[in-house]
Amino acid sequence: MPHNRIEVVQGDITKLSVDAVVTAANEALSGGGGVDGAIHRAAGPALYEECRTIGICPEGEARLTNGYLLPARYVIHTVGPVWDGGGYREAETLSSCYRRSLELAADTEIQSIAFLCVATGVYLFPRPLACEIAVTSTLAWLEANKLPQRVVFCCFEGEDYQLYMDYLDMVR
Ligand code: AR6
Repeated sequence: MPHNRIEVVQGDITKLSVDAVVTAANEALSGGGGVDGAIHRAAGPALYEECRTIGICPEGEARLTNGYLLPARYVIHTVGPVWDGGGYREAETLSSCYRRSLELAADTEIQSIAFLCVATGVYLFPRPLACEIAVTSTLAWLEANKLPQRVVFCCFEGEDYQLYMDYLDMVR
């Protein structure tokens, strides 16, 4: 059952011991504020050096690097949409972030992956809709694919934790 492969936790994604953590990056993969800044600080400068060799990651896409000093072996960098009212395919782009990250994880034979709530900070994507897209996109992937075996939704805010728990209960 795909639902059984999903777990929701509240906390700091930089502390999680999973094969890969997903970060909410910008197109230049240049670090910055928010959770991306926290991941870069925890991973150390080698992460930024590797990002420089990748170049641009377009919106809705994902790129893989090593995790360096993080407990996670890999970082998957995905670039969410900036919310601009919903008429600019923001939902499709966010769904693509989850799908492409999961695809990259499966191609790398990653067993466990942790997502944060992509685009819901500086990029202002509404949290309830972001949660719905994250869960439905992930469930659709898990229905059709064996890997990753385990998906963690790591919510920093209590509000997100509750949204994920409630939405998963509803679709179970
Ligand atoms: N662990 C898990 N989630 C966290 C953590 C943490 N340690 N810290 C914050 N969050 P944001 P975005 C949550 O703004 O909206 C960066 O500068 C937070 O509660 O980091 O996709 C990039 O370089 C929020 O729900 O990402 C981009 O320029 C979520 O992480 C831009 O921000 C995402 O917030 C991306 O903006």
